[in-house]
Amino acid sequence: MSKRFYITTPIYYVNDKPHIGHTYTTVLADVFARHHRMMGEEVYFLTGTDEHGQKIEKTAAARGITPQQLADEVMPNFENLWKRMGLTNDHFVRTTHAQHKAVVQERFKQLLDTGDIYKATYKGLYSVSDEAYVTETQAKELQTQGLAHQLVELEEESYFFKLSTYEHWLIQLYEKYPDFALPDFRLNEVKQFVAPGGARGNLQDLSISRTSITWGIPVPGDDRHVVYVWFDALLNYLSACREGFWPPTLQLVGKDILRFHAVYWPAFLMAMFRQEGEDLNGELPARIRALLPKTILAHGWWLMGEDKMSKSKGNIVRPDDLLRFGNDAGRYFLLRDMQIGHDRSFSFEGFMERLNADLANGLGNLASRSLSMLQRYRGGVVPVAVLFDDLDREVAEQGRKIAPVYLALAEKHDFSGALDHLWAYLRYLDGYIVKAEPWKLAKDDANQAKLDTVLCQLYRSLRATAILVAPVMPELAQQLWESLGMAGKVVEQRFADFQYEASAPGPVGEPKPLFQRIDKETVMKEMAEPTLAAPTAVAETPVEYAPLKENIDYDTFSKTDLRVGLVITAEAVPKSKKLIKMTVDLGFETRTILGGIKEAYTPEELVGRKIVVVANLAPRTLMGFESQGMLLAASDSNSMPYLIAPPADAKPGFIVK
Ligand code: ME8
Repeated sequence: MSKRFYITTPIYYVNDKPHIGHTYTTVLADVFARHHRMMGEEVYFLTGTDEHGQKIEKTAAARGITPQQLADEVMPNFENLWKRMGLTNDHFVRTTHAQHKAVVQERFKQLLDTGDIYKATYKGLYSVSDEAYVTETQAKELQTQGLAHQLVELEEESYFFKLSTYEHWLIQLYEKYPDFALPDFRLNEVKQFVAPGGARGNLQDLSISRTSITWGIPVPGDDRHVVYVWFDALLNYLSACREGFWPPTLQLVGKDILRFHAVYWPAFLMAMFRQEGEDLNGELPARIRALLPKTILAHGWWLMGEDKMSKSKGNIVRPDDLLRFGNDAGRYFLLRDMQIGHDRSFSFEGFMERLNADLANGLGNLASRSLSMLQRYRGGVVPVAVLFDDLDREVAEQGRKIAPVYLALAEKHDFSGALDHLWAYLRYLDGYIVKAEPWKLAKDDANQAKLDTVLCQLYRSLRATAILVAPVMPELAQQLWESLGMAGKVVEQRFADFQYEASAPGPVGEPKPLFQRIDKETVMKEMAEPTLAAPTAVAETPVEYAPLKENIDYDTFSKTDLRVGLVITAEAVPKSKKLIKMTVDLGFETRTILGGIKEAYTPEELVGRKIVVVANLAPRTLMGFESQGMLLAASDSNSMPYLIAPPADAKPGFIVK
């Protein structure tokens, strides 16, 4: 039986739409899942939504809908986004699913029976934002941070989990198995929380029921209480686990929720899995360790400037901003730019610069140069290398090492480091081309074998790159794979079978650009003015309604091909009162289009705007220029034309219907 790999993301609250933070964690999980599939492992990848609790109840109440309606409305934003991005999660769990609720109730009952959960009265402070009771020390911390307003005095009956009795086992878990929570500096924070300065006796029992809200799973046998949202949420990993995959191999979390995952979660599991006779003050049994998650990996935050992105601050980068240059580009950027564990500031400019430097230039350039040389000098047939000089031997040596080094870094969860290493290698290959000067070798009959060597090594390196980056950029890797003349799906390759020096099966294809260079200025302008403003001069006259034209049937209408276009250049047509001549990008091609809008718009304001174009109108000549389409604008007989503006996210070439 092959090795099993069970990977999870946090389940996201349904009181907000997905943003770059959620996207990051889920994309990272997808990359791990794909990577481990290519390692030949059987993978189970779980994500989902956290639908109970006070936050959801409050948001729903504010909108005048039920929490279930809110959950049903928001959940698809997550599920559909992951589908649209081609993520390969095997399941999507919702905490409002009956199956999940049953497991939570069953486990709650089990712990009541074993005495790990007991009922008592809590009197003290409560943090509304964290939905948690607060110790005196924590209250002081909040006060010094100016967050005292989040605290309320509370006296209520509650069910408690005996967290304190698991302190000894937890500390052993951290000491003996330091890969339980990574990176190490985050594990240290966890240790500090459980036993500050090594002092024991800090952990207090945890309240795990609420009477203040009703939106949750009822406590079995006492439905005045609902189960605390974190007990409910954490159990998703158990309730939605696929048979045979327990325990989780890798659980990804943001640093904000590490404590829940590295303290409460293993303690709940210890309570569920422990057997009679196992001493809570003795050694942590190996049997128990084997039933706990192998690794909880905490990543840092994407920040805007110095701030965490949050809805209340209104500084959120939404997934579509990230996906506007394609799924793969967004994935590459997220993986490459964030070093796991650390925070990272997001800038849109930095994002575009990274893509231009690494995908359009770096890999894109190397691939197109290499493939064109293979075409030009060898008719696409990959020659075999015979190593000639020290440089060739060094390149071959680096080539043999690239996969093992990349895979070892990925094994340490360091995709940023792995990609950095691979791109340094691609730059090194650029240097090899410059030194070897294949264009000069080609001119001399005596140097043909040396040219073979250079071309073959470039080919092998690109093939290695296609395989290694396939989990990060599946589409781009497949395109590269095919242009190298390789058959089948690159994602079906197994890392273990990969040989740098394996022979080349078929002729290589024509070079196609892997990634279109982004015109930063145009995009920035587009972002700054996402929707089209009204014409500069508009007459304030009453609307004059033109009579309706006669009915047409749908078939007649559907003959019109309307497309989203992006204005790339615009200039006034000399001697014309009305006409502006534009170059318009339709995605699949660019067109020259003339529009009678000069009285309403200046050429400058048109550049970077998106418009709607009638794309299958027969061309016609106006003032000596051929117009290859017509733009759409709204007006009455008195007003200036208002250009019809597609939403900012619509891409050139999209059909308007
Ligand atoms: O905490 N940068 O859900 P949540 C990076 N339901 N990642 C970020 C981020 C940012 N700025 N903001 C959010 C919950 N995240 C609970 C989890 S699990 C049993 C229950 C990511 O919707 C990060 O993974 O607030 C973080 O852990 C998660 O979103 C929190 O999502």
